[in-house]
Amino acid sequence: MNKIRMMGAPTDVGASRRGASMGPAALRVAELQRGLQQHGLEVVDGGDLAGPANPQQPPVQGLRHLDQVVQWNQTVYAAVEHSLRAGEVPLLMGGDHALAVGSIAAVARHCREQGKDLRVLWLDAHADANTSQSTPTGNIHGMPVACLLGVGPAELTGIGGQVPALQPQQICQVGIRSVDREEKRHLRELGVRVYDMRHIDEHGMRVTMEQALAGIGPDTHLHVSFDVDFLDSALAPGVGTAVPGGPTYREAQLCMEMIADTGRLASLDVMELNPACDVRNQTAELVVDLVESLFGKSTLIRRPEGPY
Ligand code: HAR
Ligand code: MN
Ligand code: MN
Ligand code: MN
Repeated sequence: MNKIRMMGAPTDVGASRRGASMGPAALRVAELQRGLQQHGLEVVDGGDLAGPANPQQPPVQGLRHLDQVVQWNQTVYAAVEHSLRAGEVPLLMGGDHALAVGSIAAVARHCREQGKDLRVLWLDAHADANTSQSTPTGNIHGMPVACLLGVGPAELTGIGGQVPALQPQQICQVGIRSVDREEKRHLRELGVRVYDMRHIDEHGMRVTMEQALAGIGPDTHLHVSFDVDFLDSALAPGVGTAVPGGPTYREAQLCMEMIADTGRLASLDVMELNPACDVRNQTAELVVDLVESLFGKSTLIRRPEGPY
């Protein structure tokens, strides 16, 4: 594994509930860097990126804080691109999920330049595929998937210099359980592959992840966009838009371990962690534990043939 570069994006301009701006600090308090280093990984903490404050304004034509979201995304885009060029694994600490536009646009550009096959795994309770017309809130953190697929304000869809930044076959969602009515139609029209909680209930996490990870090969750059509200809300209260009925601790571990087993994880977003909603930083600690698994911590040394 190449050197991992942590970078914080302390903002909540894409959300209506405040507090995701403290996500990077909470991950540092939960010792994300040391947790990963324990497993022999090289990890640097590049500190926090800077951007505009949250003006706490109402939406304008279905979009709240568009200018601030664009500015933050441009900064994230540049930082992720710089890190990838240096041969590193960028680990973006959000911040709200609107920033995945900049992060994934940078990854997509890098993959085009390097001739890599990009796959994005979107772990989330929400589909984040709204537009300014369909959004019930105006919050841009409910829109990054649509933006990356070319539907959204030009200032966001154009980040990275190619519209759309992503093709629908390149993205796959897991854990989805809160989708707005109009958003459902978008998802179908956009052609995004969605493994919702019903699918996980019926087939289990193992089969779900085998399906989600199918086709990943030696030339794949795997990007994981981990919205912490993916996790069951009883386990992970420290998010702004908690939804019950998510993956259990063991299911989440298995999900992360199966991603690690591909050996193709090359960039990561950890988004929507909100310490203002958390209890004694337990969600941050859980996230650190899961991110360790994502980067290959496992209980035993495993042989490909089966159990140790
Ligand atoms: N779908 C709702 C909206 O558009 C809620 C969006 C999301 N919250 C998130 N993103 N945390 O995954 O406002
Ligand atoms: Mn640990
Ligand atoms: Mn999200
Ligand atoms: Mn979410």
